[in-house]
Amino acid sequence: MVDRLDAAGRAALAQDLPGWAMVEGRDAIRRGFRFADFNQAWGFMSRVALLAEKQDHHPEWSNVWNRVEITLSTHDAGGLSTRDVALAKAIDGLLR
Ligand code: HBI
Repeated sequence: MVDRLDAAGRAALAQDLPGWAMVEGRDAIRRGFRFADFNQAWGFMSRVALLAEKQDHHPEWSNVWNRVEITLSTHDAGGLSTRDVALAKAIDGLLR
């Protein structure tokens, strides 16, 4: 069983993951991304997929043309865990 994110971890979210927001009614975080076109969006998704496999932690996501929306939560914890924070940070790292 994966532990839920503790109070300290939750307090750090705004600082550490400024682009992400809590999801209404869920213990999850969400960020939207917009790219120049589908090609760029798909390339981003391909890199996120490789991160997910490497971290054995997978996003809930959608893509409409040049936009990608990613929601992170940990099924095994029934909500946010450090695994979501780690993947979100790695995803943000792709944008730098
Ligand atoms: N991804 N978001 C998310 N949540 C999980 O609990 C999870 C996962 N990817 C793989 C995974 N769990 C496996 O480690 C377990 O199903 C064994």
